[in-house]
Amino acid sequence: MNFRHLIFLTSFFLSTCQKQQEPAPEQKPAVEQHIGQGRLVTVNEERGLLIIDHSDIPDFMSAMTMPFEVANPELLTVAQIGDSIHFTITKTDSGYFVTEVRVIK
Ligand SMILES: [Cu+2]
Repeated sequence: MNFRHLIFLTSFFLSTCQKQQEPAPEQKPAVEQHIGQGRLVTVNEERGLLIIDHSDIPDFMSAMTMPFEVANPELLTVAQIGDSIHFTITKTDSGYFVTEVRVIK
């Protein structure tokens, strides 16, 4: 390998690294989200809460029964009490909200 080859290879690797680090222009800042699985225990329509008996959510919280605030009231009617569900928790400036509910068939 001569000097010219070395320069070529070095600039090649540098440009490869820079490409990987550069975020795509349309890429938005990362949003913190968690996917939970559990059983719908109760719905509190007045306060916009789903009370969910959820299993362990990796890197977020251990298994427990707790209320979750929903991002919009429509999410209160997706599942029936007793249904097994998948739900998405999204972190916002005003806290954590359930932003998606899916019934597991
Ligand atoms: Cu919890």
